Amino acid sequence: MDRIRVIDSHTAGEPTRTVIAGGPDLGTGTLAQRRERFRQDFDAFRRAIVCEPRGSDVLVGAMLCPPTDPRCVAGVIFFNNVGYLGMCGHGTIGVVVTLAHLGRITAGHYLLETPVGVVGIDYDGANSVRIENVPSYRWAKDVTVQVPGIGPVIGDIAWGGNWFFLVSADAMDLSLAHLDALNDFTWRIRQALREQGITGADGAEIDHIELFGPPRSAQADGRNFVLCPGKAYDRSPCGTGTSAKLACLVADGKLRPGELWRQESVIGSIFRATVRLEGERVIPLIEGSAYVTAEATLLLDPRDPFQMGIPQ
Ligand code: PYC
Repeated sequence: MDRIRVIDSHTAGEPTRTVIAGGPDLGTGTLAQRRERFRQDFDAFRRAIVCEPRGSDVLVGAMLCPPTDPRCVAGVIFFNNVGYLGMCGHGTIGVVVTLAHLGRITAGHYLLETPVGVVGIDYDGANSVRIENVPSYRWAKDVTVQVPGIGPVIGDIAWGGNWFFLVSADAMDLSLAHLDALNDFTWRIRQALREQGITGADGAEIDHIELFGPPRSAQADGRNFVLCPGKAYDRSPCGTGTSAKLACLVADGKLRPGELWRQESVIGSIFRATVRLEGERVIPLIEGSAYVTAEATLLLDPRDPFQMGIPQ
């Protein structure tokens, strides 16, 4: 029987399961190389941790690894029900609160290594974390995709640690009451982008679709709905999605460095964000809170036909 120790948390409603012991040995090399080894040799482990029957489509996994950069407190590889992420904003906030829960960090400034770069962290010692994300940018503005059954949809392509297609949806109600319609609309966009070969830089697949519109709360500046790669919607305002949005706002001259942007999610949770400029580069700063929800030991029983999860 294999035993895997995990800590579960949620950030603004979106869950993260951090593997703290019992994970596969991913060897040495950069985090990007180790993520590739994870994908090639240990993909069943990913399914065992986040897919049913132990997990669910919405769960994001975080595998702690030794960092290559000695300045970093840890390395982390994020994964979900269908594969692997570059960065994960809500997941990073969850990992930080988890590291504190384990007594590995206290309030202060830290660095965390991910497959797409080093991110900065400011932790308040309780539940609040501010991330300094990887540089984010808009790759293309006003791109038209022909969506079967819907027609032309125009959006921006932006990088925030993952690739996003951002669509203005002022006429849609971004609320839980309309989840079926929001899921259907964004999933059709995702498929159409793939079929029409519309990608991010270097042909990268755009695997997150973000609708944005006016806020509900007086405490927010915008609301979003984000469809994640495995068809689950993000309960949080999505850290990498907020970063992509910030990059677009800066590119359009609608947000200045240091100005506050409060991003509301489809469930009403909020990240507070701003940007810093490093020359031409937009560095998003995203602040949110996470709470530990469980300490658990997962059991992988060799007699169980679904010990490694239900394949998707
Ligand atoms: O917060 O960056 C994020 C994220 C990506 C996918 C789910 N959450």
